[in-house]
Amino acid sequence: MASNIRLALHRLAGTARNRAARVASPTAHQIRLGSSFVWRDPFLLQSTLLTEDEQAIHDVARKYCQSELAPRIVEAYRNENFDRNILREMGELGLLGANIEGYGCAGASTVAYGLIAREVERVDSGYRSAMSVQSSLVMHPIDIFGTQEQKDRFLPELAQGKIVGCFGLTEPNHGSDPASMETTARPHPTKPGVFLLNGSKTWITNSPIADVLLVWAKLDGVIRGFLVERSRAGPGLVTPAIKGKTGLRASITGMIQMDDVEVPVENMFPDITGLKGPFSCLNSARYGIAWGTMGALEDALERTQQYALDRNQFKGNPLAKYQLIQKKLADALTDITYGLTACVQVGRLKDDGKAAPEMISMIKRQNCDRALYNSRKLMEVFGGNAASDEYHIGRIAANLWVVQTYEGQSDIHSLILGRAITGVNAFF
Ligand code: TGC
Ligand code: FAD
Repeated sequence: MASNIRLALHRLAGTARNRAARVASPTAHQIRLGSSFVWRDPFLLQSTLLTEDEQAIHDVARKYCQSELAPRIVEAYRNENFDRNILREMGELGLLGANIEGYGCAGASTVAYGLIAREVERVDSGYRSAMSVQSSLVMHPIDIFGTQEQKDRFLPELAQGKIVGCFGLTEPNHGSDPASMETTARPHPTKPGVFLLNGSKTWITNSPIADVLLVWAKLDGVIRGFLVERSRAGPGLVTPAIKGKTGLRASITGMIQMDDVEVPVENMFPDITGLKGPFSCLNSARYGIAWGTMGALEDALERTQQYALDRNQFKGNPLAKYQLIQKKLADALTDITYGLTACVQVGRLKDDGKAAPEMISMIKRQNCDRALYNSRKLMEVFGGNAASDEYHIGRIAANLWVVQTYEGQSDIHSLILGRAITGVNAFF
């Protein structure tokens, strides 16, 4: 297995090589027009926009994903089976909560977190889903909203993948509109310091295997976050899996059904109230999706390029010779390159405290839409073989449809951007 990212960072620390590559001046060779075009990295993002720390983390993530995750994916997707050990393996490498400081986390940059998402989703969107829920939607909120006791209790084990988390916002009747959620919390009538949770969440990644469930519920009409521990919740907590999914089959998804589930007051986030609680977590997760979708599309492009070179039609010509095929490849590569460059820029702004949620809506929407569009066009290059899971392309496109839907369906992000442009709220 690839080496740990904490070790990789340690090796680089203190060496002259550990300077940000982006602050180094580009060489004349790099900026001279006419220098050779590297189609797998057209804007030389790897060598000119990433720091050496980020390159090292990227390398660890890529090696692990290609050597350990890629060989599992066809069977996992076919059988709708998520191997829970994957989170332990990611934990061992420091890939979980990688941009959190302390608690055994790597304290890496936002861009490094994105690079991990890109490499995981290069193998499968469902694996990235499991990773980003744990990192962005459970560890991140505990880190920014939790009490010191909650951080000490949950973060180290979540970072190691010893326990699994999930994020319960969506309900059967309220998806795009979580403000209308019906799940409630109320004080226990006889046990002081205990709340009772009632309601139902659906389409929740990791819920059937989660040890700690971050549930958003209304207490006296105000949205609050509760860390529900399965081991202490009692029989009122049920988390059935949703089977027969048409995409994201390698991740596990389920419901959270709560009937007087007991949660002690020390498991409630103390200060954060209202929708900005869950939405702050979504900023981080949506950012990771913007990177991840580009990883998925990169994999689709690699496979299509190879297929187009190998497959001959009409007088023994490879498909790659035909202009319509080449256009599909060029469109995908252009969208990948623009998408990744935007991700780096928004990540840098995020670390500088200058990112606005609308920036993240923009890259989530654009990268999801372009990844979905291009993967469907690339699918055409495979002809009938696209219908076989051995060629992967059908799985990639089916996954990307789901990714375009969750964490704010693309049209919802259009309306967030439209609101920013016009000042007029389309929702209410
Ligand atoms: P709105 O009035 O816009 O906002 C209410 C309050 O929230 C604040 N806020 C944000 N804060 C931080 N970051 C953001 N991105 C924020 N967006 C809004 C806002 O400032 C306000 O604060 P305050 O203090 O004034 O109260 O609320 P709205 O009800 O009008 O929102 C409308 C809309 C459509 C934008 C919102 O509901 C929305 O984004 N809907 C999409 C729902 C969604 O994304 N669900 C995701 C569920 S989790 C998931 O899918 C995980 S999949 C994981 C995986 O497997 O990878
Ligand atoms: P709806 O809100 O019913 O929307 C249906 C359609 O109507 C969409 O196209 C939408 O864009 C459109 N629409 C809605 N309102 C408007 C409007 N005002 N104007 C224009 N168009 C509109 N949720 C979690 O909380 N945690 C998770 O871990 C999680 N994981 C998921 C995993 C999977 C595999 C899936 C499929 C979903 C997951 N979700 C999760 C839920 C996901 O976030 C929701 O499905 C998503 O937010 C959309 O909500 P909905 O399905 O209720 O669609």
